[in-house]
Amino acid sequence: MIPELFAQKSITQDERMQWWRDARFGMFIHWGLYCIPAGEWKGKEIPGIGEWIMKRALIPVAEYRELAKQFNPVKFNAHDFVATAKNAGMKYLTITAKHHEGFAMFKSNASKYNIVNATPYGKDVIKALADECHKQGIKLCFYYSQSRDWNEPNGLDNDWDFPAQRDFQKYLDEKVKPQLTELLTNYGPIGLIWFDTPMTISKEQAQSLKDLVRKLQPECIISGRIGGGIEPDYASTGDNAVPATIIPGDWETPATLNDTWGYKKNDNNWKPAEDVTRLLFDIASKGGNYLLNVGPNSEGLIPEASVKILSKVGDWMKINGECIYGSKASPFTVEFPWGNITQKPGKLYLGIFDWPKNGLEIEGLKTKIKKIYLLSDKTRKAIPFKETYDKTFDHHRLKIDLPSVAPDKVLSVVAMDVEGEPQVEEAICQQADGQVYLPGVLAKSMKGDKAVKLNFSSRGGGADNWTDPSTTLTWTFKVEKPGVYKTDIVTSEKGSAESPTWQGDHLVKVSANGQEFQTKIVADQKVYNQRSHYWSKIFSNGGTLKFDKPGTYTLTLAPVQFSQGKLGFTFREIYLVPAI
Ligand code: JFZ
Repeated sequence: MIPELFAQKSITQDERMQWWRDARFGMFIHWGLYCIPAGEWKGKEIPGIGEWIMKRALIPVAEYRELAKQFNPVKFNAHDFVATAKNAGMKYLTITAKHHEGFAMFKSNASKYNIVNATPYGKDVIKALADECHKQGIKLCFYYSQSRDWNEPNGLDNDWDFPAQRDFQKYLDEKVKPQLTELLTNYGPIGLIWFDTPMTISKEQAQSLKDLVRKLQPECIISGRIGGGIEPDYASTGDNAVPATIIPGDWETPATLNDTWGYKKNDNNWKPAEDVTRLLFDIASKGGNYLLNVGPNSEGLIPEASVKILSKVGDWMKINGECIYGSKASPFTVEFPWGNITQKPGKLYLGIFDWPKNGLEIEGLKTKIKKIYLLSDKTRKAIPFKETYDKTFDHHRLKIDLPSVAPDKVLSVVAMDVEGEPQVEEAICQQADGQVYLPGVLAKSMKGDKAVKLNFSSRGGGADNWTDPSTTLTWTFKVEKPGVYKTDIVTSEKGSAESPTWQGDHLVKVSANGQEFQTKIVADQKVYNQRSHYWSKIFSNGGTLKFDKPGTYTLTLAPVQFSQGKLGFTFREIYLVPAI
């Protein structure tokens, strides 16, 4: 057991989270017996994520367990795994110690169904990884499926083998707690425990797991999916889900490189390294961590395609890592069409996806800029810029004279030395191209005269569960260039990554500056969202609005009637686009 003295060491939440906040980028590893069937069972391709094959194909426990006798990943090399993560710029590694299938990838006295006792391989891969992680300075973390266990009559969710009657507490006491104790005792300091799919775990049960982790390793972080309503140390978004905006507090997006977590031989739908790099920056600019998955195969190798993508991301990180590690969310709440912003004390970093040909204008930044340069430029040559303030309009504008060619086609970083904490204007500003961007997250949402909160935190960044048509959104914004504007009402797809869905046909009313129109939400244009990959943006063209003189205006979006369906109105933003 752990000596009392160690167990009682007290630590503040900020201290506990510090390494994780600095890290920003980690490797997820889904590795278990499911890598042997690799998405195929008895010659048939099984749809869905690879590590769910046991449930998707309703494989009886007795048959599935036979896989252990074949598991012999002789090409596994702990050094290479950790080096792949490190070379990509990742600072931590979270490996499935036990996934829903119930098989332990470590030596366990609590269950002989583990890699040391039940396979010809016979070696503890977790131990090898622990040693390498400690050697190479990468934090080792464990994923542990605390509720679902398809191998155990008392674990949750195997209803094809086991009777409905279960003693879940017995499973927690006899498998989960002893295994967590092993994981937190035998492998040195553990960065975090990633619990998952809590299902019906009770508050007391979840609390007892949290207490156990705290007792054994007070510094160990507890992830978002512990369940039972128990406060985790940070939140997890839905899988692959990138929010549309800054989320306060600590959070992480767990994401795949193709469409599965556990290895599937026929899944070659790899995300381009470009998208992954941009997602990394975008997630950091919203204040989150990116936990990016690889699924090693039955020989013990990380797929070549994954290694290649990660090494490209690593090339970018070697030049630009400064804008990611230890960074905080953008001082602006919203995404920009050209990219996004991260910050550190005295610095702002503009991550530019789409390099402008004629320089970049930032609207509404009040901070004094001392110097601007490209992060990729070792000489840090100063880039010319001009900050102006329009008194009558109370508006700050920064014009940066960027070179005409992007230093990096994927994502160029412009660094700015700034004076003091960055401050931005409260009012929404018209962008240099004349567009006014009204994101849901910046709206005041009201139900009658009561303020209500809509969430824009999951999947494609559209409103979650907006099914109450009596909620209205209002924005206040400045128009500098009078004229007629077209409106685009943007919603987002939602649902699972495998089959995103969308719901239209809502009737809404838009009013501004004494004008109003009603419009039906239809899919006029579907636009790939590189920030959320699976869930596209859907543009619905609304009516036109006239703003006849420069000034401050308000616009209200009021649902008239929602169509039938469970997604509701997945509203994301409105664009006002100058009509020429
Ligand atoms: C879970 C697992 O079932 C899956 O196998 C994988 O390990 C993944 C990382 O986590 O799946 C989930 C859990 C939660 C959500 C989506 C998939 N969610 O909250 O959107």
